[in-house]
Amino acid sequence: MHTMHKNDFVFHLVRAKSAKMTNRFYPNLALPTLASVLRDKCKVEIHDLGRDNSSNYTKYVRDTKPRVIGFTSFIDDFDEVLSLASECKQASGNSVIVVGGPHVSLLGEAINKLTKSVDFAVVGDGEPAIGDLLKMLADYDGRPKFDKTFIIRPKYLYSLQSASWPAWDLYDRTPFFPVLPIETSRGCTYACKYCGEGQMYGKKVRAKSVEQVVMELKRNVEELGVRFFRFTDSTLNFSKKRFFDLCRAFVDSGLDIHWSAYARFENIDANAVALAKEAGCVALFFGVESGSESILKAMRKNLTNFDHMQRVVAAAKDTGVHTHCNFIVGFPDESAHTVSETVQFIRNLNPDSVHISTFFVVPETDVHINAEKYGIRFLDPNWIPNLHRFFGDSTYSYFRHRTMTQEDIRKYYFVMRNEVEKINTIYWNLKDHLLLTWLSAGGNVEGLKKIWREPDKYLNRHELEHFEAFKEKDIHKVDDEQNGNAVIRDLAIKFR
Ligand code: B12
Repeated sequence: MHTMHKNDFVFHLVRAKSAKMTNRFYPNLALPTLASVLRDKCKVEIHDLGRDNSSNYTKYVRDTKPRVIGFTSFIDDFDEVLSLASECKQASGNSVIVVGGPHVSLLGEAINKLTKSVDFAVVGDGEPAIGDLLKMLADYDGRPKFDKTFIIRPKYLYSLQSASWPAWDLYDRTPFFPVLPIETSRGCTYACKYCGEGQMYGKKVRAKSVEQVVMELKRNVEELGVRFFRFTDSTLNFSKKRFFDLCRAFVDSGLDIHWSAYARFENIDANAVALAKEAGCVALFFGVESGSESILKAMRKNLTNFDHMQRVVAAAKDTGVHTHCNFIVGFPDESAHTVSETVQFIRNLNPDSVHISTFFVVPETDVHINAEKYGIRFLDPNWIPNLHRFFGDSTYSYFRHRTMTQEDIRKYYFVMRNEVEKINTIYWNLKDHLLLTWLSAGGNVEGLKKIWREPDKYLNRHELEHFEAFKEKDIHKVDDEQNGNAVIRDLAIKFR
């Protein structure tokens, strides 16, 4: 290999725009995280097209011909990643195309059924894989060498203690809300039967030290002026003690920050909620999933202390921390009876907001690997490579189980949603995108609830148009996104 100047080797890190518009709210964390590993090895550029026009990017690729283009991907934008990857391959002639991210980590070998334009796929942690990739690229000219995508699986789990500051300085965040994702740990030990996070991130938790987290927050506040954070950890309070230490350190740091996080009920109580609030917590997201003991046991959720959950939600309400609870409808053996148990439990729990997902089989999870045990039959033998294409498409049914078809599951979803909308909780259609946007723009929960229930009473026509569009998931129908964001921000300030 001839010696090459660092700047001759240009590595793009890219997020494609999702046709479903789900990735237009916050910046993505994988891009600056990987850029921080790459930046002293080559010239890195981050291109987040979440709110951009992809054809401008393809033209840029044609003009500048970067050596490598690496795409990140979630299930909902993977189709766009694949088409953009092949456009880029054509436009540049010989840029090396790499894909990674949560969806690629789940697909594994199935990536080969999907495309010929992808040279390398990274399954799992990107930081150690980058080293392997650069070694392989030393004598790779971008012309097809492998008859299929070469899959890189890092040989070890990356220790987050060696992580440096994500390269936010390379990221143009202007089109997004001023909320930053931040990671204090990776991996999940809980092993719920429907979830693929163990497969994607490992079944062991790897954590940053408390000091490391505080330093990172401090740098974000001081250099970027960002004060709102969303922790990306699967469970921020996987350890009671560490959660306590983190919160204490946030208080002691004197940083005026606001944050939200995923948490588990069994590791939190009224005191911990109060401390979290003092440390800047605005919202906690819980995966409750069901109100039926038998379903929770089958999910291996180990969360059957319903009284305790109610106490935590009540304590959070008293302190002013927003509680959002996620539920799943249609897990194997779900029935009209277990659905009604869940509805009843949601009534008792009465969190500030609720989201219900329809159960679907995720590759490499226990419900997939042991499908027979759950009475699951696959109706589409090619469902794994098809999954991203039909994500959110209610006409696509690829499995059924003993008690329900996917159509039944959808039917029960509407039954549940109808019931939930009768109680004093916000049904969160768009998960927590809007919630966090709202809270991070300074709005309070009561204000949002007021508007949510009686929009006509509080909003003018212009505001109504944007607010309803956010609420009803037809966000793509709002032509002027920037304006929509501004409306939400102004409203939040009004309802402080
Ligand atoms: C934070 C989060 C969100 C946030 C913020 C997302 C954002 N804009 O960054 C919000 C709430 C907006 C969100 C929304 C959604 N999410 Co989400 N989210 C997460 C969460 C909790 C953390 C993700 C994260 O940032 N991790 C930290 C970063 C550093 O990890 P990473 O992205 O995986 O990147 C690493 C590797 O994957 C790899 N890598 C990534 N990209 C690339 C690229 C290259 C070239 C290479 C070499 C390597 C590489 O290297 C990185 C460093 O090791 C995960 C679950 C979890 N605990 O991790 C779910 C998760 C990723 N989300 C999921 C889903 C389904 C969604 C939604 C589709 C939900 C919906 N119906 O709307 C949307 C899609 C939004 C989108 N496209 O951006 C699924 C993904 C499933 C899948 N097959 O893709 C997960 C795994 C949750 C789950 N258990 O189901 N999400």
